[in-house]
Amino acid sequence: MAELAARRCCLGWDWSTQQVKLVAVDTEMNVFYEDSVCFDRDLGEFGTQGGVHVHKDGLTVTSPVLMWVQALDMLLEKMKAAGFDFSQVLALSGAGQQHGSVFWKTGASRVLQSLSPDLPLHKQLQACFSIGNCPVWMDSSTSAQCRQLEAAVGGAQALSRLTGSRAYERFTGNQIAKVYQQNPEAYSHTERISLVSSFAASLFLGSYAPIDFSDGSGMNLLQIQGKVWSQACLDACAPKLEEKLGTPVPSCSVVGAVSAYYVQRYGFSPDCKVVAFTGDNPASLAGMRLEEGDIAVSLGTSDTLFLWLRQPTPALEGHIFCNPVVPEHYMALLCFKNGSLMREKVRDEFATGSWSEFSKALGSTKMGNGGNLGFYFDVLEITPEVIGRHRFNADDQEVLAFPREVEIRALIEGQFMAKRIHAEGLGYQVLPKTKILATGGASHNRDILQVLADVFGAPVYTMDTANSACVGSAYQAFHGLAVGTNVPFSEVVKLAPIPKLAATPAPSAAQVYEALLPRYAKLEQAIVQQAARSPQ
Ligand code: 5FX
Repeated sequence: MAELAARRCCLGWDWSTQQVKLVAVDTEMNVFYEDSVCFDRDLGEFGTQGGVHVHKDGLTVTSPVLMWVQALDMLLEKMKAAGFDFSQVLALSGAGQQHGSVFWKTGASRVLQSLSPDLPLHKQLQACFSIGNCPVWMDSSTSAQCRQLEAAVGGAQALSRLTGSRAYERFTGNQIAKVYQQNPEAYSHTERISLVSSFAASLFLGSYAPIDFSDGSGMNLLQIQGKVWSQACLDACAPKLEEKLGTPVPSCSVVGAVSAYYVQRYGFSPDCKVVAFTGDNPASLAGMRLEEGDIAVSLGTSDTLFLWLRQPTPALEGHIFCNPVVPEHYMALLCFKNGSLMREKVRDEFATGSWSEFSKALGSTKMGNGGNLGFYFDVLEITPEVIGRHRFNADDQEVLAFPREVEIRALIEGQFMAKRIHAEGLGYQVLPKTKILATGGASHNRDILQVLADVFGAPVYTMDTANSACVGSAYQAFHGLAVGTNVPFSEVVKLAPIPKLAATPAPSAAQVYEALLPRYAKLEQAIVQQAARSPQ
């Protein structure tokens, strides 16, 4: 492990749903060490499945907080055994699954500040939590609290304008409201409420770490413009909430140095800085090194879009978060459920289950598909909330079927037009410098990426993003060290691997899709209105 010993580095952590992961990134931006602890496999005594417990009601989903603590002990011991030289760590930062919350019991801060280096953390923090099983992002048990919050601030749209999202069950304000309503005693014995991200940062700091603006935007509590808690939202959720949350900070703030515990037990330098931890999605945006106007499109079972934007227009769909890299900017998140699920179905039905036939069909049809447009939502879509398949000819007349090649192009063009339309609905604009980063299964198909480039009128790149939240956290640690030096994030990470160009838009693409996009938007609206009139 002599090689490990020589490298000055930053650490990036990720408390995700199923595991805690870590990467070490050296000053040349090389990842030279990775490790992880998987909750189900390595901490089986907690009895989680996929890192969580789904309760009997099927709606409540929690994870044991001590499992998260013990995972850190385990990972640090693994690194020590591997000969990792902690003294070379300049700074660390991290990510956490978004929205999850940790309730620290009165007196816990004293315990955090006086940790003995002779014992693992989980032995010392056992009595530090007023709620042992933390609500996580998969929880959907707070519909009543969501309605109360929206009513308190003047409706869903008003809440979205204020906090970047309408009320969502998994968002932390609603989770806190539920704890207060159903377990007032535990709430009153809580001195601090952390997100998973700021909880993990607190473990390293040995004191309560502030919530960062980006992850704080996933709570339905933070005013995303002013970057302060909304008094109306706090009051609607629970009493004395502001003092339990602390003051939020920009995501690249240095929040302190590692506590003496890590210096004495593992040999960290006392100068090793802790940079605010953030949510896994904001950390991924940093890990993919998106810039203003860029988009990341994850083409998985469902499709997810990350957008970098300057002036958001929060809506009833999607989420606007404060940007983790440039605090005055924003990022948006949009999820489309009918992603690869639908692409695979259409491949099976119209291309004999073969991707190469599917690609051939895309190649043999023209951009714009002769004016034919299709909507394919076999499962209830999130964006927009409709189900079913609909096909329209060039005269906007609904038809029952398309020839097979037309069907395949209609699916792919439709999926990407929907993404552009809904992104623009949140204030996103394609800029001349826009790059699209495609990830996930379908990003291996060049013909699909060509349609993506054509519809957005922007080049499409690919890169390995498997560890983007971890790597992004390590980048943010370097970024935190550079804050105040006027060196921008892009400069800090300039040595990081460069994405590969996969497709550039055809010269006539802009003309074709400028005509088609408004038609697609109008037809989609008609479908949504029709569904509202006759719910299935
Ligand atoms: C985002 O809003 C989510 O709920 C998820 O992506 C979690 O962050 C997963 F950890």
